[in-house]
Amino acid sequence: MTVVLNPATEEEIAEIPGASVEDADLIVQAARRAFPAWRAIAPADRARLLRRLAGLVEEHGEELALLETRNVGKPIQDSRGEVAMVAEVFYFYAGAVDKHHGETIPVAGGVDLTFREPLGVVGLIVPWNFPIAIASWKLGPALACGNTVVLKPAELTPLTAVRLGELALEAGIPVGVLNVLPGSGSVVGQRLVEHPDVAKIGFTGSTEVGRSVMAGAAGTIKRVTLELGGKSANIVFADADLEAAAASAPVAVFGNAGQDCCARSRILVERSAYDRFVELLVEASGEVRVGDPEDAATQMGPLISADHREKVSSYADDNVVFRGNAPSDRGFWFPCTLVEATNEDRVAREEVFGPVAALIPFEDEDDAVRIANDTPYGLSGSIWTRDGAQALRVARAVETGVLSVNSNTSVRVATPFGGFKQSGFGRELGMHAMDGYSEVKNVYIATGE
Ligand code: TXE
Repeated sequence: MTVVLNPATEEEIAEIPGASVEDADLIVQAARRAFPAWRAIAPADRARLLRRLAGLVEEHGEELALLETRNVGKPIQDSRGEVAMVAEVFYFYAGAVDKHHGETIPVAGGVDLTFREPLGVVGLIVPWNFPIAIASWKLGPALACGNTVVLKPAELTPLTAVRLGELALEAGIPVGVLNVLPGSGSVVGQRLVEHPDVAKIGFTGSTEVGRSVMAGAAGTIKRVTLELGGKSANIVFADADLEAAAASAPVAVFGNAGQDCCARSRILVERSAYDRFVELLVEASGEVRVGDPEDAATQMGPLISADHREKVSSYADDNVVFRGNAPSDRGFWFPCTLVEATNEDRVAREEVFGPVAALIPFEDEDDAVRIANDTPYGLSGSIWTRDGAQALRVARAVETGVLSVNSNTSVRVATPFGGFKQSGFGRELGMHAMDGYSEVKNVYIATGE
């Protein structure tokens, strides 16, 4: 039995039996049995079932949001936004079912066609920071392409995944198509990675486990999509709207208590504007409302666990220029923290995954790009400037999968999301994700011409 805690109160909110390797095997078998009928279902019917699931997520939006908030400790307004996005994701992929198809290619002597075929059973392994949202990013395209799935939620946050599985059945998605397998990563997660009947693993989590997923998948030449850690740069040029950049920067790194692979945890500021920007940023950081996640006014909740707080606190000792307030009674709280650093410091090199930002000055455009790229990661980032040509030059030069200009947002349902370098590979969301859950089959028909 795994005890599930509310990180804001440390209270036990559920007990979930951890699945065994035998359970994992049974579930893969069930998914395998369900595959032929699910791949054969008429596209319009598959789309209708996904739309029904989207509708049920909307109907149960408040319940799912509260469950997510209690399990993850994230502010209720964030959970509401994420659950609304889950519905949008299922609507999007319902619409994608009959819009992702093959082509005819001119060749000599006949006709050449391509088909998009589902892969079979896919294993989806998701983390604890955005449990239901990240699950939907993988479930949507996987199901739309005609695969059956085994979803393994993180040990600490299984609750919304289990509820989503129930809603899928209520929507009429056939038994065996969407399976939820709560359990330990090193036991059932590993089993999915190695299972000969699992065709692909869609994984989001740490770079370290991503590496082991890739190695484990090699035995069966499994397809993998990896969405891993990040150490993204928020680059602020001196000509930018400094007030807007400083007002936005705290949410970009303290949102979800910093437990966000897209966190802009390195704030790079052009030296001539550095002092002014830091002054504005400290002021804006002091306004972040930290407290009860169930209060609609709260902007930042606790960290996920005591162990994680221990890890995060090891990055926030030196050169602190700002430390905010946080409750000190029960719960895994940690304050918003700004530290001055160089790009060589540990706080600037490793993914903290907590509300700790490294402030780093730069000299000019080349220096900004050099520092931004001096990291093994490449997931997201931002550029703040009023010079459009500079924005485009820097956007092209930064080695990262997702960038925004004069904004700190990363994720939109219709646009591709994923990393460069050790932040992983493969793309989620948008039509790009459909490529990752299908195989191209090429058929040539000789016509005797
Ligand atoms: O992630 P894990 P953890 C980073 C972040 C965080 C660190 C550790 O820096 O501090 O990772 O978090 C499953 N085979 N990110 O330990 O272990 C596990 O059960 C198969 C970044 O929680 O990578 C869970 O479902 N699966 C990240 C999932 O992998 C295994 C989000 C992720 O857990 C497994 C989360 C194995 N051997 C953490 N071992 C992001 N990109 O957003 C574990 N799992």
